[in-house]
Amino acid sequence: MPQKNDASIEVTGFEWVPSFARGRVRDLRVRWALEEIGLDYRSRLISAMDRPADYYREQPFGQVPYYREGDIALFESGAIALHIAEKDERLMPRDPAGRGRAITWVVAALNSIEPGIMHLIDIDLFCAGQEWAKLRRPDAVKQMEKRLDQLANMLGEKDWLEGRFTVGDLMMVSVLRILSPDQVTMPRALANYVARGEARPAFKAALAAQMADFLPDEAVKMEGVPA
Ligand SMILES: N[C@@H](CCC(=O)N[C@@H](CS)C(=O)NCC(=O)O)C(=O)O
Repeated sequence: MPQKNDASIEVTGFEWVPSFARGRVRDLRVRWALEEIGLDYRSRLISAMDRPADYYREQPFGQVPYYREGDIALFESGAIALHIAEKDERLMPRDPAGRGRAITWVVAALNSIEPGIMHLIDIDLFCAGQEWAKLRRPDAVKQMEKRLDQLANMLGEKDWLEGRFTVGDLMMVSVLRILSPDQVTMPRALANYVARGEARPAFKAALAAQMADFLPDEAVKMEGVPA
C-alpha cells in the first residue's frame, strides 16, 4: 500500500540503513500489522546516524519504530503491534482464550526468541572477530537451536502457532527472519513457517514500502556509518 501522507497513523522509521539491515528494521512489524488489516499510514523518516535530539522525548531510547495515532503515542514494536491487533479480529481473536494465546506468542517472540537471536547477531555481525565472540559462539548456537527445536515442536504440523494466523505469528515470523540461514540450523518446519509469513500479501506490501522509503547510498553522508 503506498504511503498516504494524509493518513492519521504515523510510523517512524529510519531514512537510511546499510543494506544488510534493510528489510529487517523493526518498523516493518508495524507496517505489516497495519497492512494485514488494511489501515493506511504515513511514514516519518529520521536519520539513524544523527537522530533529532527531541526524538528522545518521544522514544526514550532513540529507536524505531515510534507510532502516533491521534493522541496515542507508542514505542516498542510489541506494544504497537498489540495495539493495532486489538482493532481487528484478523490479528487478535475475540475469544479470551485465543486472545490470551496470541498475546502470549507476541511476548514469547520478543522475550524468549529474539534475545538469543540478537545475541547471535552481536557475535556474528557487530562483534565479529572479537575473541569473546569466537569463544561464545558454539554455546550460543546450541542454545538457539534448542529453542528453535522447541518452537518447531509446538508448531507441529500446523500452518500457524494457534492454527490460524494472529499477531503472535506476525511477531514470531518477524523475529525469526532476523536470522540468516548460515547462522543456525533452522528446523524445516520453522523455515516453512517463516516462508508462509513472508508470502502473505500484507508482508510483501510492508516490505516493499519499507524498502521504497530508504534513501539510496549516494544520498547519504557516509561518515560514521559502520562498515
Ligand atoms: N525493543 C525495541 C527495539 C527497537 C530497536 O532495536 N530498533 C532498532 C532498529 S530495528 C534501532 O532503532 N536501533 C538503533 C538503536 O538502538 O540506537 C522494539 O521492539 O521496538
